[in-house]
Amino acid sequence: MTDNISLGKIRSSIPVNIIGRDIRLYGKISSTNDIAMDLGARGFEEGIVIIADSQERGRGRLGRQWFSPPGVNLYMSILLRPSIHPGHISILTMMGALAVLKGIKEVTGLDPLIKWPNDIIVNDKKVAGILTESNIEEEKINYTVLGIGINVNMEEDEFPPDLRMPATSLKVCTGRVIDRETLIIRLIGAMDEYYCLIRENKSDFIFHEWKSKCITLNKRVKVSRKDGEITGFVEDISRDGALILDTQAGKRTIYTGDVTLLEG
Ligand code: BT5
Repeated sequence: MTDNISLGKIRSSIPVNIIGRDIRLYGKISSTNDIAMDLGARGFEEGIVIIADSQERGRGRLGRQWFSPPGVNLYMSILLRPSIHPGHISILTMMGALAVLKGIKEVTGLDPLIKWPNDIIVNDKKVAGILTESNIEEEKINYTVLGIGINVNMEEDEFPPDLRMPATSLKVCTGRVIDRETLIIRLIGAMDEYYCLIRENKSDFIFHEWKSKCITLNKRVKVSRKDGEITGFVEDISRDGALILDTQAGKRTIYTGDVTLLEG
């Protein structure tokens, strides 16, 4: 099952505030994040949204691949120029996750949750991922690109077998085809609302809302990192997005890694 995305309805249905004041739609491209990062480097204003029907080199964190077939999913990147300190940059990933939760809920009725740091989960499976990339100079963020991939109408048997964790799509979860244009409209609307909160210095709200949706908090976890694995209990998540882990060797603050939830 494939459908087409066109911009007419999207443009006329979104609030013309910051996010979405320019929307560019592509067929097959390398990566929406590449295009948005390039626009950032060339000085374009924030709020531009890049959408592609498919990506040849869609990517996740640490250069991993994001499976991006045509006609079924959503691949979107947003260029931002936030006036926040680079130390607070993780609030943008948090805002992206909350907007994805809200957009999905409005369109499907599903209530997704967040797995630290950037996985969006329904029924214990990954339905969406977020990749934030930034250009930072000394104490200033020049620009940030918030990349979002949502599995919308993929069938269960269309996922590659070797994914990091089980994956699902909105169609698999609801049993019905989801209109990608409506999802884009709701997602841009939610993103705009949350971004305005950041601009109004109301990031606290986003942080607490994000924590309330995060399934990694107060759980025993294994964190896999380049330098090995760490097991512990997630006591808290810091304002700058780190896991505060209680381990046998004492408290650890973890900024990157892949989390597996453990029993008990
Ligand atoms: C992410 O990375 O989850 C971030 C994904 C961001 C993708 C969007 S699409 C629009 C924009 N343009 C881009 O080029 N990227 C962004 P990470 O946590 O590193 O997860 C990547 C891992 O998820 C891969 O190594 C696979 O195991 C798995 N994976 C790949 N494609 C998937 C998919 N479609 N659904 C679920 N899991 C997937």
